This record gives sequence, C-alpha cells and structure tokens, in this order.
Amino acid sequence: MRGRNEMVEVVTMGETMVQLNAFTPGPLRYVNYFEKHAAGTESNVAVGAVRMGHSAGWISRLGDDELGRYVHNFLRGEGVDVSRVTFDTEAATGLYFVQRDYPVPGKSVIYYYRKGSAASRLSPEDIDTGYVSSAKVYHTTGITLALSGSCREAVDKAIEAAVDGGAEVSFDTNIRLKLWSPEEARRVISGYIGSADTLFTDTQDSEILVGEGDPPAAAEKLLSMGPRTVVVKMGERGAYAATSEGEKAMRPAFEVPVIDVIGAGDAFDAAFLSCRLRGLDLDRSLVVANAAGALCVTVRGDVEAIPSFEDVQRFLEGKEHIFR
Ligand code: KDG
Repeated sequence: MRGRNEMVEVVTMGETMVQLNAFTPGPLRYVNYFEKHAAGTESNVAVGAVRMGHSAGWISRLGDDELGRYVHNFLRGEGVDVSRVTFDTEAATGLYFVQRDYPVPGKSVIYYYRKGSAASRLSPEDIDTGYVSSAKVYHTTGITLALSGSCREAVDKAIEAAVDGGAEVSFDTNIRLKLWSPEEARRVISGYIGSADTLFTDTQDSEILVGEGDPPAAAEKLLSMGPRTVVVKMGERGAYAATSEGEKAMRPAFEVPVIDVIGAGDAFDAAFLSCRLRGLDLDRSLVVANAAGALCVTVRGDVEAIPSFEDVQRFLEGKEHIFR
C-alpha cells in the first residue's frame, strides 16, 4: 500500500457509488438479479490511468458502511491510491441502479440513491494540497460540482493547488440532468472551463454549455474560453479534438458488440490523458482513446474492461488485421 508521503501522477476527486446493474432488461420493479460494481466517473478515470501504466490516486469520502468498505477495497485492489479517502460516520455511501433496455431498447436508465451521501459532503478540508500540486494531472468533472456547495469549494481548492504546482487540470463536463437543471449546469460549469488545460465534453453537453452541438464549432467556442485542448466525444461517431495552437483531429469510433456503455467516456478520458503524458500527438491520442472507450462497452460495469496500453495495441492490431 502507498504511504501518505508518496505522490501519484494522476489525482482525481469525486463520488464513487455502488452500481447495481440489472441482470435482465425491463422495468426495475420486475428485476430480481443485479450485478454489483464500484462506479464513479472520477475513480473510473483513476483506474483507467493505472491500467495505462500511471500511478493514480482518488480523493473522496465514503460512508463508514459495508458499501464504503467494498468501494475502498475494490479501488485499492485495482492499484488506485486511496490514502486520501476518508470514511464519514454520518452519511452513507451512494448507490445507483441501472435499468436496462427499457423504455428505449439499447439504452439504460439510471436511478440514483445518493442525496446527502458521504461524498456529497466532500469539502476543502479533504484536499491535501501537496498531494494535488505534486501530481502531473488533476482530473474532476461536472458531476462533483453538481453534488453540493462544499464539493465545489473542494474542487476550487484542488484546482488552485494543481495550478500552483504546475499540474495540468483536466475537466470533463459530464452533465447529469438528474442532478441539476441545464441552466444551473451551464452557469456553474462555465466558471470552470477556463481553468481546464484539457476539457472533455460531448455534443449534448456542448449544446447546453455553448449552444453548439457541431463538434468543430463547439470546440472553437470552448477553446475561446481558455482550455488548451478541447475534446468533443461523439459516442458511436467517434471523437473530435482541437488545441489552442490550431491542431485538429477527428477519428471515428470502433465497432464492437455493445453490452454496457456506462463508463466508456471515462475510459476514453484516461486513455487520452495517458497518451498526452506519453507525448503522443492529438490524432494518435484519439485513436487510443476511442479504442479504450470501445473495449469498455464490451462488458457490464464501468471499469472491468478498461484496457491497458498493451491491450489497446493488441486491439488495434486485431482491428487493422480484420479490416485489411
Ligand atoms: O461515467 C460513468 C458514471 O456516470 C457513472 O458510473 C455514475 O459517476 C456516476 C455518476 O455520478 O453519474
């Protein structure tokens, strides 16, 4: 286990919940079997970073309960540094259910049980500034901003520490309309776009944030707000990226059998960040990130199929071979 004085390359902060993923399709009231997973956008990115060969830590609060122990053990088992995670005796670990293929076949509906959760009580006192400032990348998302005012203050403190230490700030807009209105999401997230070195978004979020769902146009508007790199994820259509230095790249997604799309965006973010840390160019970074996202959707659970860098190479060799 990592000691409190050890630092990591990638630091993330946010809520991880227990995901209960329906084993059979249809309305949840008729589902009798669920698969249990640990899932949360920021810890997914931490797991992805570890798989890609980096050291990564996740800052959060968990309930001092069985579900909290499960999440803690799971992430520690994946090699994520959990030394900055605390157990809150006054609030529970968040939980969510995934209803599958109903009412829209091929789509999942998420039901959250997370109001007042331990992670929603994250506050500036949870931030070890030395830990964040010594990282290479600090990553968080719009979900953490949506959880509470104290979560926002924690994000502010972490971003300040990252900037002071020269760590890159990575931010995924991740708007979840079950957590807040589009208006509030736009108002709050707009204040963070300028702090991001790398901004990840998707076409629905960019529509909400800058009124633009066309990836190149959205990226241009978002770049004008301050980030150095903007990546617009387009799901099954692939991804587009642009930098403030005028670089642009667009890559299609890979076709794979889709079992569960939740977490694909996080696998993508982790792989993209890893590629940039490795010094790969924008175009290759999109290829690798699209491959990571594609592999992630092939199994249930957010992180189980997030690939290592080597598995991405094997996947790409297989794909190139198949299409030749
Ligand atoms: O990106 C996947 C996450 O959205 C999912 O695991 C749940 O973190 C989650 C959230 O807060 O919605």
